[in-house]
Amino acid sequence: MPLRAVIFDVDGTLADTEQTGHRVAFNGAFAAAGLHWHWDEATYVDLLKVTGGKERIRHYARHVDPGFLARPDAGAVIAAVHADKTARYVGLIEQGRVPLRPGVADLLIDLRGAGIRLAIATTTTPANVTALLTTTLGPTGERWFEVVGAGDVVPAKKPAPDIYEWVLARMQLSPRDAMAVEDSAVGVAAAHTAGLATIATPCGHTRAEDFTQAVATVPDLLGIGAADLREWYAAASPTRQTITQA
Ligand code: XBP
Ligand code: MG
Repeated sequence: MPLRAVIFDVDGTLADTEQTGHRVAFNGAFAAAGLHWHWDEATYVDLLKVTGGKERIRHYARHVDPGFLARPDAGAVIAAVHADKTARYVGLIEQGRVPLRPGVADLLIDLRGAGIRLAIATTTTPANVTALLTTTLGPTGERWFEVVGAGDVVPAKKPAPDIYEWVLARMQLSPRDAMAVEDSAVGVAAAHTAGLATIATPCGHTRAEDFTQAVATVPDLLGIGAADLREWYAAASPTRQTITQA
């Protein structure tokens, strides 16, 4: 069966966005809202286990500032702070502060040339994806991807498989037709549970994670092309058939 599509995660996979993009934007929004919260790099690595910005803020408040969550307006404040965080993040990305990771642009170009369909499956907010793709790939960058599954389109975020299932349904593909590319164990778990063979390309803060569910793990995507993905896909086929039949 030929490889028909590749579904990419965004944060950590296409670009190392978390520490210099998302974290900076969260801290800026906290300060602007008069919240005395500040996420340093180590704290933020720990918080990344909670996917989704609003969910991450709520988790943090529950542990360090439970009184905040008792406020009747806590939900509204989290929504407003997160909207401000998104605006700040988009601004940082549009300034070109976060480049694509090595090899990403060439791999996307090679896959397009090989007629392999592209999609996105991410936890992050859709505006963040648009900003990253148009800033790094050019004004048509987002259109390289046939389907962009992002943010709250599914209620259960990674490691739940829902965002991958949502994307596959829109592409009218079975998981056996496609592969995923992810940077974190949480992301690999989401794709694997959806039945996808997954390539792991760990980023700065995920290098020590367990990637045994991935069919291949590479330090970055430099020099990786459609031929490599087809090879890994072919090698993974029997495994995936076992998974989907189980
Ligand atoms: C990355 C995330 C996101 C971002 C924040 O997910 O966990 O939550 O850190 O994004 P992925 P929002 O690797 O799947 O892209 O603040 O927009 O939720
Ligand atoms: Mg990621």
